[in-house]
Formats: sequence, C-alpha cells, structure tokens
Amino acid sequence: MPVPAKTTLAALALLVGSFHVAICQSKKPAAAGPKPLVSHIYTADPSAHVFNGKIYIYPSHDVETSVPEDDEGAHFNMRDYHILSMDNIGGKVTDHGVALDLKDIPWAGRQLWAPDAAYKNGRYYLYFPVKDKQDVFRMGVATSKSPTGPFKAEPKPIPGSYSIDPAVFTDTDGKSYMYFGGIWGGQLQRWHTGKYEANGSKTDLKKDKEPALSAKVARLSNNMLTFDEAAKDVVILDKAGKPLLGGDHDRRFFEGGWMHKYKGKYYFSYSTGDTHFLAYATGTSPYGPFTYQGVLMNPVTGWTTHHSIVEFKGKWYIFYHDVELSGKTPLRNVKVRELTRNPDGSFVTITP
Ligand code: FUB
Repeated sequence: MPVPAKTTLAALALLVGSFHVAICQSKKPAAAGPKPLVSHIYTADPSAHVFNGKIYIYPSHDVETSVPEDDEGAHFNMRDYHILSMDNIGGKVTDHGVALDLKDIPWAGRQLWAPDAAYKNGRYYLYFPVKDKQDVFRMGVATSKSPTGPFKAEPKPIPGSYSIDPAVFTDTDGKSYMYFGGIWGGQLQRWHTGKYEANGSKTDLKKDKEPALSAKVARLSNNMLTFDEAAKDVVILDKAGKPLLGGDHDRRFFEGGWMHKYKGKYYFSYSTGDTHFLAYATGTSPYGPFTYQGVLMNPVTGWTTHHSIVEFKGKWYIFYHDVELSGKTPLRNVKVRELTRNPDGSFVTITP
C-alpha cells in the first residue's frame, strides 16, 4: 500500500534529523517479480550508473498534483530530484535527499522530467529536461563533486538542446554522447522543421506512411556542458533496411532512449509510448543506423514505461518503473531486475 509521500518524509526527517535516510527493502519474499526500490517517495524514469563500485539511480521524483491529466503530460508536474544509491542489488537503498530543486534553476519554468548523469575528470554531471519560461522543453546540466549532489545548475540550457529524456553514454574511447527526445508531451514533433512550432501537433506528425520521428544524438564537448555538434537522427531500420514508419506504433521510437554497448555492438533501447513496449535496436556505431531487434519488456502497469540498462559485477540489469504502489499513472515506483541474454547478445523478453 502506498503511504502518502509527504507524511512519510516528514516522519523520517523527524527520526533522523535530515533527509539523508536509509530505506530497507521489504523483507517479505517476492511472490511475483521485484518490489519497488523505495516506497517513501514516488520515483520513475530510473537512470542507473555504477560510480566507484556503487549503483547510483537518477530518477524522476513524482508528486501528487492538482494539474489535470492531458496528452501533453501536464500531470507529470515534478519539482525536484532525489538520488538513490545501493551497494548491491537487493540490498539497502539510500535516498540522498534533494539533489536539485526547480527553484534553483534560473531559466526553468515547470516540469522536471527524466534525468540522467555522467562522470568525467572528477566531476559529476546531472542532465535534466525542464520546460523553460516559454513552456518549451530544453535540456539543462548541473554539476557536483559528488554523485549524490547537491548539484548546481548552469545558468542557461544547453545550446541546441530541446525535447526530453537525456541519456548520456560514454563510449570505450572516452567520447560521450547525449541521446534525447520524446514525442507527444516531449515536443519532439514540434521540432521537425528544425525550429520550434508553438502551435504544432500535441502528439505526432500523423504521417503514418513516412519514416517515424527519430530520437536525437549529439556528441558532448570535453567539458560535458555543451554539444560538440548539431544533433543527428537516431534512425531505426527494419530487418529489410527500411526506416520504421510513423504509423508503426508497436516499434517506432516514442521516448525514453538508452544506449549501452555489449561485445562491441551498440544497443539503443526505448519506449514505444502509446503501445507501452520497451524495444531495442542494434548498430555498429553510436550514431547508428540501428536495426530493430524486438521487445525488451512487455507493458508494465501504468501508461508510461522508461528504463536504463547497466552492468554491475558481471551481470546486466534493467531499471524501470511501474505503478504498483499507487495504481496512478503519474505516481510511479522504480524497480530493478536482471536481464537475460541469448548467446547472440539478444534479450529474452521480460513480461513483468
Ligand atoms: O516522467 C515524465 C516522462 O514520462 C518521462 O520524461 C518520460 O520518459 C515518461 O516516463
């Protein structure tokens, strides 16, 4: 049963005198699949990374809101980030408190959505999408000496950035790339001409027979604060080498992209949004093109699905969310489970 987040936080703060709290997972045996990693706050969109031998999770922090639900996701009205960490999968999960607050981002308007993080040269970088004061999603970056923050936001958004769901991947040669984008509420369709169309579609381009809108990728500069190039399309092809089409809702990119590398191959995984699959495609370069391979995870409970994939101590894990605790779309909870690969590197589809 969900406990109202505010009440739980206040009680915990009283108990320990700070928001730096350790939350143990339920000791009940898991009857059917993994349990939420934490239940004192609602969390979603978990971007997991291993820094210094520990797992750090950079999730969205879902909160109750009076803003009515719409196709643009106004009801995802998040205002801060909490970072979680664990020494081991299945072990104690620590909530490190507020790492970045909307009010401390000078250019931000509303809706702090799915973040990601990276490390380079002694600094940690928190990448986040938020609507600016004109209600256009942009990507921001904030820095810290610690993986758990607090993070200080740069005074302006990343130039040339737009839409949502940043996922930063550092290749084996040390170059880092940001994958980003999301249609519908993520506004990617409003950028299809290269300029923002304030009165553009609220969903997609409605061009079912044309190539689907693509996620974007841009290499990051050495200081990790700007793009080193104009963003390029992350093209996903079918096995015949043709681009997936806009009408192919079961397979085309919607939001929540993630990149990982396995045995020299690049795996781009993503959400199909309104059909609720996590799908994946593979390629031989971080820029693609990628060939669609199949479903990584069948739909979870709740409208959204969003994940990350990370290797830890020789095993591969998927972090994802569902709405087990609340039963409500904008109040989600993060989970983790091990991934199983076939000998050729493909995934055994997970049915949550
Ligand atoms: O959390 C808000 C949005 O919902 C994310 O940016 C999307 O990926 C979806 O999970």
